[in-house]
Amino acid sequence: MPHVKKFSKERLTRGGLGAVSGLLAAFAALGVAEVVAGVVRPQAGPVLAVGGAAIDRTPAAVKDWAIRSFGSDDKLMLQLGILLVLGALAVALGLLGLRHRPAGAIGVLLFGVVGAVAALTRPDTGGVPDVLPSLAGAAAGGSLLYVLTGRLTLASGPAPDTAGAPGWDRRGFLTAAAAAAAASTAAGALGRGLAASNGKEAAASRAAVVLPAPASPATPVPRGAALRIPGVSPFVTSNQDFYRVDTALVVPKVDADRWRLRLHGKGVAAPLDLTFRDLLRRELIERDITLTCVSNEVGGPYVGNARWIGAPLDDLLREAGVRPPSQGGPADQLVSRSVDGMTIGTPVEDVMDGRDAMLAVGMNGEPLPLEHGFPVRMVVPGLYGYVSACKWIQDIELTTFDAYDPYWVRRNWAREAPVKTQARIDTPKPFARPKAGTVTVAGVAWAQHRGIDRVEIQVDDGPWQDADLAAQAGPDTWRLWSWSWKAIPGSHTLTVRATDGAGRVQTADRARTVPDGAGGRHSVVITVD
Ligand SMILES: Nc1nc2c(c(=O)[nH]1)N[C@H]1C(S)=C(S)[C@@H](COP(=O)(O)O)O[C@H]1N2
Ligand SMILES: [Mo]
Repeated sequence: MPHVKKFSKERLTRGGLGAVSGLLAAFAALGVAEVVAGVVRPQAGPVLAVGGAAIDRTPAAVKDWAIRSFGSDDKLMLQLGILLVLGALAVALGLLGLRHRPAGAIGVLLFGVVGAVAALTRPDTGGVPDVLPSLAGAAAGGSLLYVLTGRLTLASGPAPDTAGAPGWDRRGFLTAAAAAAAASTAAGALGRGLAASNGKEAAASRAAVVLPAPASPATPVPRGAALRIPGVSPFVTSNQDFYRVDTALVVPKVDADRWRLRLHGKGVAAPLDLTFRDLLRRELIERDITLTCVSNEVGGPYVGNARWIGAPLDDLLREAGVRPPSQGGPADQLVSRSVDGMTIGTPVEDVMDGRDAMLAVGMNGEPLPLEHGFPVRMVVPGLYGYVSACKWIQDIELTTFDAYDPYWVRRNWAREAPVKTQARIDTPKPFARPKAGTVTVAGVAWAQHRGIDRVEIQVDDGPWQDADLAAQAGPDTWRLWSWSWKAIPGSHTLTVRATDGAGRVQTADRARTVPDGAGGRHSVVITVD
């Protein structure tokens, strides 16, 4: 029955075009939202707002899984995931719009409300204007869907240009769809352009920074702190290779010329309000310090060693009249806040106990790279990054651990988290197949602020044997080590353990990264040919 066949093909075409209408509506919504976000605030755009809100609500274990699986691509994967979900919803709304025109359009508006709520509830929300990108985008997308589905459901009866064919306005649909696609693409491009120009002042202010010579330079790295062994980490991690872990879907672009740091709170006799110049005029220190992420698995990559320049935090705090708890000060927690709403809590006692806690402005001889916190971040030797290393810092509040839980603590991570002693085998890599004979085993070990006194290697169930330690630059950096192994053919497990400066041997007890850092020993399995 040709008539029926034609009818169902016809339905299929209309259904397909309904889906296309949904996708075009979503595309238009995102394009318009990008333009408005370019004017209001790039972070208030729906994809970033919903992505950020998703990160805020991600349980610790899932966040760790994402970091483990996607590494620094975790943010890209999240955004792709959001776009995929959005695409599926758009198709569904397009089909709904075919059945019931207003329902499709209202559906698009509801998603706009979701984006707006997400933007409002982010910790760095800019307030009411942040709802504009999502709402404007949804209004555009909803109207477009209404128009397009109108073309598809137009009066029954043959359209003027297609005698005998479908009861919808083919030419009208195609014209509207093509115009909408072109306009949305242009809007998206314009939005991107606006967002990029937002970052220009930050980049220009960074290019203009001249780092002053530190009043207290770093002690030269001892000869022999690095090892010339292929595959082993360099002593200094380049800025390029330095790991990056943060919740920022777009890197905050802070103009150093407008940057201010406020220091206030409990026990602060004289609150401070500093500019970037004020900070550079202080007596700066330069130190080699190894940074580690609490999400680093045993043997993992989220650790790096850099030469930092910054203003000692202890001096600033004392100038403001702060005393540590051990000297009767009322505040035991220092909360740093970043421009993107991150909050990080650090024990006041730790940053005032004589260690080189600083507000860093330089990393390996350059101003901080934007993604590592330009213009200013905190660095505290011995503590995991989430309790110490606030990037894009703009506010320091003295308070108590009882009174306030910062971002990650509210998500089940520990209030206090000193770095655990760890050693990592860099070479040979897992499943390597070296030839029998002398095989060099080498890697890094760290126990910031306690230092590394000993590294030992075990082959299979054999005795622990001392590795050769590279020169120690100081207790706050990692220490390289190597060991010459007379390897015999077969499958072998190499295990490493370190002993810190306090004489404590790295535990064999495995611990998950949540709540206060991974524990256990790194091993690699290899086959000697
Ligand atoms: N503003 C801000 N600062 C932050 C974070 C963040 O998400 N936002 N992450 C912290 C964490 S968990 C770590 S491990 C370090 C990582 O610093 P890096 O990216 O420069 O290596 O930054 C810390 N500072
Ligand atoms: Mo971290």
